[in-house]
Amino acid sequence: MKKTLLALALGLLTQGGGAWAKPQHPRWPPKDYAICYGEWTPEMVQRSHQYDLVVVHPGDDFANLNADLVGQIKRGKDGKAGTADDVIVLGYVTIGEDDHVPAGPPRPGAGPTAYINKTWKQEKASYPTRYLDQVSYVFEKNGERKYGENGKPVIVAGQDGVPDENGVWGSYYVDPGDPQWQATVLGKMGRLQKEMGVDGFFLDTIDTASPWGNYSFTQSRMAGLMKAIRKAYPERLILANRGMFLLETDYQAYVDSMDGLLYESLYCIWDWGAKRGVVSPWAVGDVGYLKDPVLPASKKAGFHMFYINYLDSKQDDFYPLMHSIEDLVGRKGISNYVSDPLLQGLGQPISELFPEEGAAPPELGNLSVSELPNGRFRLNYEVKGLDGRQLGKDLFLDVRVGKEKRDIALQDPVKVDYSKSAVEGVGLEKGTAYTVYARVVGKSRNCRTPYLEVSFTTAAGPGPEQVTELAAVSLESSVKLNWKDEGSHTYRIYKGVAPDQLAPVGTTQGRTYTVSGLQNNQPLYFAVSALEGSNEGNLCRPVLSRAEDCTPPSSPREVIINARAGVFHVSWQAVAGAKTYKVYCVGKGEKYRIPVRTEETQVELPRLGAGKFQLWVTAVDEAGNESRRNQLIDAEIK
Ligand SMILES: [Ca+2]
Ligand SMILES: [Ca+2]
Repeated sequence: MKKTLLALALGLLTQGGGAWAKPQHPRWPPKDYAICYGEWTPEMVQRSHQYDLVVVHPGDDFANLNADLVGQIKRGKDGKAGTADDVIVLGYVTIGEDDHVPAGPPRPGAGPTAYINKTWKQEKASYPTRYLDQVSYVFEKNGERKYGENGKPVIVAGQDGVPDENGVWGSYYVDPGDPQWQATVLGKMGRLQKEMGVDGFFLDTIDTASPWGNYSFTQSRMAGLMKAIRKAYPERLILANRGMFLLETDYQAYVDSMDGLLYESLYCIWDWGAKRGVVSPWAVGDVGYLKDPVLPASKKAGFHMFYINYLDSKQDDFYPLMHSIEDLVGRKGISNYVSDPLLQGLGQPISELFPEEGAAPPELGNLSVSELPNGRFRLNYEVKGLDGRQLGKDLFLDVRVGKEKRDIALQDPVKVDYSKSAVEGVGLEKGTAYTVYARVVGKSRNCRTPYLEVSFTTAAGPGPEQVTELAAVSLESSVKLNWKDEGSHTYRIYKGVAPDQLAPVGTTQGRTYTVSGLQNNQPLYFAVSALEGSNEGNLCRPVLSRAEDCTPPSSPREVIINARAGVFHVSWQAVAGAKTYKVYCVGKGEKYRIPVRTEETQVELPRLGAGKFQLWVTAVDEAGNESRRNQLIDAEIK
């Protein structure tokens, strides 16, 4: 083993024809693993030795990493290289999005370079060819972008000559088949390996090519990039983040190009407003896809399964969700991790956070359900053997309700209020058979009662049917609801801090209603019932939403532009509530260029050739609201 390791370290492993020898490491396949995109402190380096595998992020221009740091993590607890406690270190690489913004005005001599749209047509947009363009801003007559009622620019399908942005992260979608982009990716990987000494790579943003996004036509090119990466690094461990759809379109290229597959957000996704993990609305589909084709492929092709679920270990349903995750993916033979999606710190290993053994579970019994009016129900239960432990603090109720046959972990979770002696839920349809499932779980794997279940059929009732597809849009100090209904009714709108505390806030004749006067960012539940004469139908399943800050800051004033030696120096006065600023510079006759971003109140734009330009500066607040274009300033480079 040691000899192989040495050979690996020196890169001496020669490749036979055909299939290569699988990369090896004493700690592969790993058990506990972590992903850290942030900077490393000595304390974190020490804690990293608890893991079998750690993903590190180079940061901007490799600011987060150096060879010494990677070496310290890799050598493990004993500080010696080539021993059994060595930690596998994988370097983060984004292959479907570009973090480096192609900002600023068109460069002299850059055109007519092109970007690529669906038909691989080149256009005179003078952006590098790697960028994808499938969505478009809408421009007003005066050239300003059109904004929606949520304060964000309106985006529609189509090409506008501007590379498409992933607004959540401020990066830009790329064509994985672009030769220049492939060279950039491989160049970065070369640096990670040669200068930092990583054992392998974590490939992110493969899902740019997913069938549910705008760029599924790049699927085979994504598989091609993965293949090129494997060809360049046959002896390095490669962990792919998602991209499971490639099992259907490019099976061989995909499975040959990875040693591990991370099924990100299989069960829990992050609710940015509530700052906690919630069960993914796509969990049923994702778990179905995991069962087939992902797990059979993993077994056949021999790639190791990793999971990451975005959760806060302090949220009150953390342990019920952890038990459910392990019901779905198991505990042995896989790697599991939980974090918030910013991944800046180093969390606790799952084996420590959620150990195998702990105190024995209590006893759950006397389960009974009573139906309450308008689609509500109450679950009564009894817990014995608490031994001084407290429900909601040491032990937790996992309650689910459903009308279809599926994994209990995939039935709707019912929010538990531990200050009450019974659990109340809402959203049942009339005249329908349901099963309520309940168990008590603790902070270790062994601490769980079996699920007990009660089945019942709701009353037929005289009221109208439930409304369907209730959806909420977050607006300034308000939430706009819309729903569907087969018939035509008056509707009653409900809101509350929990599903069992919904109270009516108004009625309407239409199928949309704006609940106003709300505090921004406070998570609230909303539901709707249909009314027919004096009969009220059942409340629909509540949705969780919140009002959001949609008000842009004011535009920067006193914008001063100086042109010196072909360079624009731009400065402006600070704006209250601004977190960043965007400086736009377009060639005369152009509508839009990707802006330069800065946290300062001045910036130097990239050098330009002679020509006439128009500039403007906007302010952006913490919620991402951008001020309008205030002042267009003509400027010239002579
Ligand atoms: Ca070691
Ligand atoms: Ca675009």
